[in-house]
Amino acid sequence: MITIALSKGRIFEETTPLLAAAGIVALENPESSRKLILPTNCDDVRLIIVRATDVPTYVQHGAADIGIAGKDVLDEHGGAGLYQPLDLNIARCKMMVAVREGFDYQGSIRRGARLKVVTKYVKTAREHFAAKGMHVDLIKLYGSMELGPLVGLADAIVDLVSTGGTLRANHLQAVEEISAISSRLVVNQAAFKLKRERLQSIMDAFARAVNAG
Ligand code: PRT
Ligand code: MG
Repeated sequence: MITIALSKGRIFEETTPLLAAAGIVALENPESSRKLILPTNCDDVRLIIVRATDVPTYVQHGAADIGIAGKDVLDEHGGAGLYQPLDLNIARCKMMVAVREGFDYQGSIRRGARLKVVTKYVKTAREHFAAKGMHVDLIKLYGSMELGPLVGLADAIVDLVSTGGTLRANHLQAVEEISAISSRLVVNQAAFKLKRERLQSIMDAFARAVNAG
């Protein structure tokens, strides 16, 4: 049996064509089903539906053989116990620093001000500001980071941006790009040895579909 860990929402949607290229079709839709284990048309493949941030954990511990996770999530996790053989080029966005419209970010840096930053991506943010030689106070949030600068919790946020619509709606502006983000295939290292043939056929089909798209 091959177990594939996925999150619902954009990753499931953008992975569906890749799975189809490998001949794998979920028999239920995770958006409407309450099941967390979804059978597929292949007797030897099942999908498990987990939180996006939990995908690396399931694969690391071998509860799933492979999974699909954003580079944002993998950077925070650290990648221990995982192969990351393939960039699937899906769920693309950018990790950015953003501030309130009119806030002088560059000026604050020049003055050596100590900025307060809210983020869900504490490791990424810490490494980014350390590399710039900036001293910041990081405050961990679990969502709605955009609110932080509006209510005086922070001067800046570190978050993902795709269309920019969320920033605009909250009168924030991006001031710095930290990295380009896309989703990666992750593989449990032990499973890759024990189930090599079947996993390789799925990986090859994914790679062909990514290169064709
Ligand atoms: O939503 P939930 O709390 O369950 O978990 P999640 O947010 O971790 O999962 P999900 O499904 O929203 O995101 C899964 C993966 O998609 C992330 O790990 C990223 O790699 C990738 N991705 C791509 C994004 C976005 N684009 C994105 N725009 N993840 C989140 N966003 C959010 C962003 O955090 C911000 O709140 O969308 C908002 C900004 O979008 P725009 O279009 O307004 O700029
Ligand atoms: Mg989300």
